Amino acid sequence: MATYLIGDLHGHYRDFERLLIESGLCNENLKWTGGTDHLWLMGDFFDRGASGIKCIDLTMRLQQEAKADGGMVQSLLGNHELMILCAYHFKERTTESGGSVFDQWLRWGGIESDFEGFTEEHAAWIRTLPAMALLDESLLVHADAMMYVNHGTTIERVNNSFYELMGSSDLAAWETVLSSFSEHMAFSSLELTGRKRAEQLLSLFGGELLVHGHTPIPYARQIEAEDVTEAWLYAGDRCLNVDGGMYMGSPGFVHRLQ
Ligand SMILES: [Mn+2]
Repeated sequence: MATYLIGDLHGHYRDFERLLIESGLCNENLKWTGGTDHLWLMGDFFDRGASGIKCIDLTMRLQQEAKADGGMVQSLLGNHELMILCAYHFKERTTESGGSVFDQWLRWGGIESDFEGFTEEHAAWIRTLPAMALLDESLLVHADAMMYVNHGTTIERVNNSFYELMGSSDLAAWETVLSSFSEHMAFSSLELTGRKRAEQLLSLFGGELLVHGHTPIPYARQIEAEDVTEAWLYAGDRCLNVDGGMYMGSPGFVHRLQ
């Protein structure tokens, strides 16, 4: 059994299809052929590219097929899942800055056709996604951010805090969390400080390697997206960024974790 990771899709469905087929996790008909292997998505199915719904629909179907084969498909909760869920729950409500929640979501990059295709089934599925997971020595989180510690001191508490939020009708609480979830590059802004922060999270939640998406590698490294074809290990080898930046033009990649 091997574990594979795919970074932030942001509506880039064609790339998702190609990566699944190239890696052998799916056949040409997009049926699960990964057997007992595990596949983790890093979150952020939506926005920027046009086909977020197709990305999430395929993931949900493959989750069932993998399960039937003794494998697993799972996803972390990304900030863009929280955003569309916020728009879905509070569409016409007014935000702190004025204007509707829906208009705010459009300004965040929301794609109207994604919203039109978004159903209660999608919402229910997103509400089950963990914010973090520990796979052997790898701590998986969506964002390269310290904000997870605001939600608790164990993985279970952090995940429960997000589950609670996603069931809450307190719009102000959603806005606070969404704002903190926009934090980026906590582990790379200054190499030494970044490494210390990563080690703080690892010592708190467990694991030797912190694996994340959220900040596209071409952005973090200031390199051409077309050249990004593999994960980036940094912060004294304590962090692994697996977001190739498909929406910036990277072909993306499937990272084999173990
Ligand atoms: Mn993100």
